[in-house]
Amino acid sequence: MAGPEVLISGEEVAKHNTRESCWIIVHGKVYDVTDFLPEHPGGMKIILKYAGKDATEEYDPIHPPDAITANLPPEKHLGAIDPGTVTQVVKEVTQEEVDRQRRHERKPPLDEILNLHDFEAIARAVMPEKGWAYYSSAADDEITHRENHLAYHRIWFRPRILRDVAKVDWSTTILGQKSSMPVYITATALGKLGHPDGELNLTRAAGKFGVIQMIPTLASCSFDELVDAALEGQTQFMQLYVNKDRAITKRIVQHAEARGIKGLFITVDAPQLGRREKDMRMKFEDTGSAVQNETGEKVNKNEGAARAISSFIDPGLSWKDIPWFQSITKMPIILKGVQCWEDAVMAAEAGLQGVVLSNHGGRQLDFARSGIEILVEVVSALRERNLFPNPNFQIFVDGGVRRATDVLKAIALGATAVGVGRPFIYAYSAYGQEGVERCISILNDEFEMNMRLIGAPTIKDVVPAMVDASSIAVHVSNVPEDRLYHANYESMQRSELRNG
Ligand code: PPY
Repeated sequence: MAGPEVLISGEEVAKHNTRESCWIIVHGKVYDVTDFLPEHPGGMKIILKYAGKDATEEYDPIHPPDAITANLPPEKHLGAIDPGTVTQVVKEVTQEEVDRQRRHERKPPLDEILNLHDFEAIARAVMPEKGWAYYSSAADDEITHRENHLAYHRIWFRPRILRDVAKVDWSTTILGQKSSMPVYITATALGKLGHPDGELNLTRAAGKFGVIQMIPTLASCSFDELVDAALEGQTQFMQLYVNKDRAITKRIVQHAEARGIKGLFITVDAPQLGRREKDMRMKFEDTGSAVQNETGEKVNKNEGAARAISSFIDPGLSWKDIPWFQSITKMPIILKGVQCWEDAVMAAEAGLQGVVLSNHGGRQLDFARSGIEILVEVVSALRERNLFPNPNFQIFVDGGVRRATDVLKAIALGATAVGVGRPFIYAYSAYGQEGVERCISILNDEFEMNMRLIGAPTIKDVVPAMVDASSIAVHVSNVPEDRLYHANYESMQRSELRNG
């Protein structure tokens, strides 16, 4: 064991503010990152901005807490900062930031939030712009992102009547685990860009309401923090980005299993990150510090928050790796990001436990089809091969789900459950944990009413004959702009948010 920790003064740290000697402070510890600069996945520019200073605030949202200790050799851990000696980095508070905080203070109370769209409208007005850009961005022209929601508009109900719906129950079982609704909180990265407690907001609300959370590989909170925050018996799944270094992947997977994770969702639609231009533009505007400009380092304008940290993901991942995953874990394995029936059939034949039909929230391939459209062809192909229905091979859908009616359409068409991502993170970005709780309550209210209205007392009663999805693959509709809707529908608009 090392002896007592060395105390270093802020004045001393401040001297090491160059490319030749670069120290930074993170969570009260001083690190010499000079040699690490060229290796930093996010580029050296961003570190140099904090050379000789406390980088904690910038570091926190986009790194798991142990990133620095895990990547720097022990001799570069110089000691603890002498408290009170660090000159605080005085951040220039822009007028935009003042306006944003004002909007945050004046946002409407939660009981005025009536649906999941409302959270998005409020988040857009009150979130820090980097967080908004990262969460809301999608690939290229964002056509797939919009299609994800629009595709649900092409499915209509065929309700049944006189079915005794005095009591309705929308609880279900997902991969053998109880869930209070056929919805799980899907993985989304960098949770602290929206709120200081990051993904913990989701864990806590999910625990209270019996909803399953999928923990992302790239959470801002550490994996263990999120598992520790779960209640006794609370179910969590894990989303996995496969590292080029399989030893790291093996360690992550086996640790997850040991900590009680009940399903491993391997992301298969991101061999390279898509271009999310809203996110990329954020870096454009970052001119950096004087030190950086001296180094002449070229800013990589193709990197937003996401691309900057994606280099560890293995684009060589292939079907050949599947038996290896099956050999290292007993958790159910589900492929997340399947986009056609051929791959769904291959997954079933490979002995996997399911697929998520998903285009990654429209963030990867633009013009990828929506999960709900893919569901129709997948179920039909699996049925033809006697692979559906099969409790040991479950089908999930995500992308664009904003209403319980969307969920019920997916269930009718054969999905076990659907993943919801952005609405939950918008909810906590604006309102913290209570926002997530309100989001879940709204879905509960919508389930109750809509189950009654379609005549389905339980989830098992939500069957294919309850929907007409015959237009699902028709991508071009000749319906002109819906003027009636635009003229009459009152979306939530508060004058204080509108006027800043
Ligand atoms: C995404 O942004 O869509 C993600 O899936 C998260 C992510 C973040 C950073 C690198 C790779 C993936």
